Amino acid sequence: MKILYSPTHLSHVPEFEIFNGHPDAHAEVPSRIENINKSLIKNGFKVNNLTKKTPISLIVKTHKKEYVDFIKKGSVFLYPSVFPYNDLNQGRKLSNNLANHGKYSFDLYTPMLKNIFKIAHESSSLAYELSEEILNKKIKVGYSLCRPPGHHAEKARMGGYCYFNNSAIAAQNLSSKGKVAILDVDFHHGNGTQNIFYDRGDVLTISIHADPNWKFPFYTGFADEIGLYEGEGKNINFPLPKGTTNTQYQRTLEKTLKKIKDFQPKYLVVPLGLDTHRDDPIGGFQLTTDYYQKMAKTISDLKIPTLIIQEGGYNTALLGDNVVSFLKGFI
Ligand code: OKP
Ligand code: ZN
Repeated sequence: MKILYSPTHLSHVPEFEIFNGHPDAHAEVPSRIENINKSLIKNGFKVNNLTKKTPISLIVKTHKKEYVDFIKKGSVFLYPSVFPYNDLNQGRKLSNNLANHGKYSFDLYTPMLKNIFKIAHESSSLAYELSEEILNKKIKVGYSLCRPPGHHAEKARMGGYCYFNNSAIAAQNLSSKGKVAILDVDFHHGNGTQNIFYDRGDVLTISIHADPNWKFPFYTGFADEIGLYEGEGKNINFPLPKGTTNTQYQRTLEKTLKKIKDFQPKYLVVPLGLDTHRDDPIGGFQLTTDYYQKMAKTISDLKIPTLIIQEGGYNTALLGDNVVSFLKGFI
């Protein structure tokens, strides 16, 4: 297994998120990745530094060019104040950056920052480099310590702490050489990944997550979102209720494995969130640290070259143990 880290994320310090109109402490903090990194080293895993950058051509294959340009430009405004309010101007190129800000974001949890392109680009590069190693058959399993996370970022919208969709960028790259399955085990629905591959028949997107009637991102993640055109039947959502236990989760996981086997992918991407843990401050499932090892063992039994991408998980003190438990299941 090859693990990749970059210190660039340390300069990404979102000041606050807005809930109910008020600023709250931001949950997506640098210590998340730092604690995971420390635990990995303490447990004898080798952590490598990043050496490659995601080609812009690959980013614009995954995201809409205008959106990438908006991220590149950055903004002096932290959050948008106005959102698109009718269909009249949807196709118009807007010159006011504040108009674009509303157009290219979907929540008030994801601040725009001056250097956000550099930060988001670097995070995606961790996933990209390992996807290249998998394509070149140098490795069978990789784990990218991505931060900021990516699975909420749509083709043309940031949100849910995400700017570029690291998992989708890696999957897009892998899909040049064969079918890809994405199994998203973060607590939240991977709406961005679903959005990006919704009409693709060669990329299977599966997400196990909190019922959107209960938790973020609220609008998507329902079981009847099955994909479109070529992609019909190639998007599968498994919404689960509050309090979901190890046993209940395992039962759902086994269903997803059957779907993946039927699809016969050449590669597997696993957006990994540890916010499914019973002590996560923003989750609500009951999974335990030990269970992550069993979860990983179940997935690794597929014996498909696999790229594990760090997504959420907000109990910073437990993140290291939880990731170590998961990765031990993959060895
Ligand atoms: C990103 B990832 C808590 C509100 C949380 C946003 C959740 C974003 C999760 N103050 N809402 O999927 O872990
Ligand atoms: Zn999450």
